[in-house]
Amino acid sequence: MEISALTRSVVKRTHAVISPDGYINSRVPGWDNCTVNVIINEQMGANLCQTLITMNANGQLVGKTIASQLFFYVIEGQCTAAIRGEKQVLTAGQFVYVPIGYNYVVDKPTEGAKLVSFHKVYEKLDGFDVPSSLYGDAATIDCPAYMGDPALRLQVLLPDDLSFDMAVNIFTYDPGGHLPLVETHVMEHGLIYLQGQGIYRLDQDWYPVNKGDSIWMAPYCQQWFTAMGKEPAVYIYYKNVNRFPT
Ligand code: UGY
Ligand code: MN
Repeated sequence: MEISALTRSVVKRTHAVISPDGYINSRVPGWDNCTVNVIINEQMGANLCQTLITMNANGQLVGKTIASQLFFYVIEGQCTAAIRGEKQVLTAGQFVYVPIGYNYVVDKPTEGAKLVSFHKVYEKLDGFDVPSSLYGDAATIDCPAYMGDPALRLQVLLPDDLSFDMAVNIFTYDPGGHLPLVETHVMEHGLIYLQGQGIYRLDQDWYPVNKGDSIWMAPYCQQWFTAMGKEPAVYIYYKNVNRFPT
């Protein structure tokens, strides 16, 4: 029998592993007929927000960005996005970036469509315009080897441009592939696994993780990952960039 007093989720000062077994839904004004799980948020000490949204067929996400920019990526199913009236159908693997000060509507989902969102308070850089909205498709984005290792591939979804202060990337590891070093860096991460499994090292702790799990890594949380199993491990992750030190 399953023991309900156990969970794989862990929340610490420098990192969190959130597995779906601990989800409790949140009601977000303007996000209707959908299930919203706020997975990473400032309440845990993070400087970003990450949510997982599961939409009913009549679901819709309506709002206007104020201080925080928003990034939606379709994990499963399909929906339509309208950003300042510019409309596009989004299927799995497609995404939209919503800058600050924009109205957005995400609607007409297929039943059970799943989206991940990343939110970050935008920090404007003198001499650079606020970015415009942007639609994209991971299937059309280059997948080069990471640090010369063909077992690791990194896709960069947002432009490499100083006007952006956040990056969203997709990291693919073949089974046995691993980060070449234990990373120790000022940038923060939020991620969710899209596929596969492996072991994540976060500071001095080691966690088995798989599809559906999310991780938060605070600045300077030490990190390393190796993929296991029969299929590549894939995660989509957020990183704050281009704005430090203060
Ligand atoms: O971009 C990164 O810092 C990335 N290599 N980190 C990670 O996947 N944990
Ligand atoms: Mn990193």
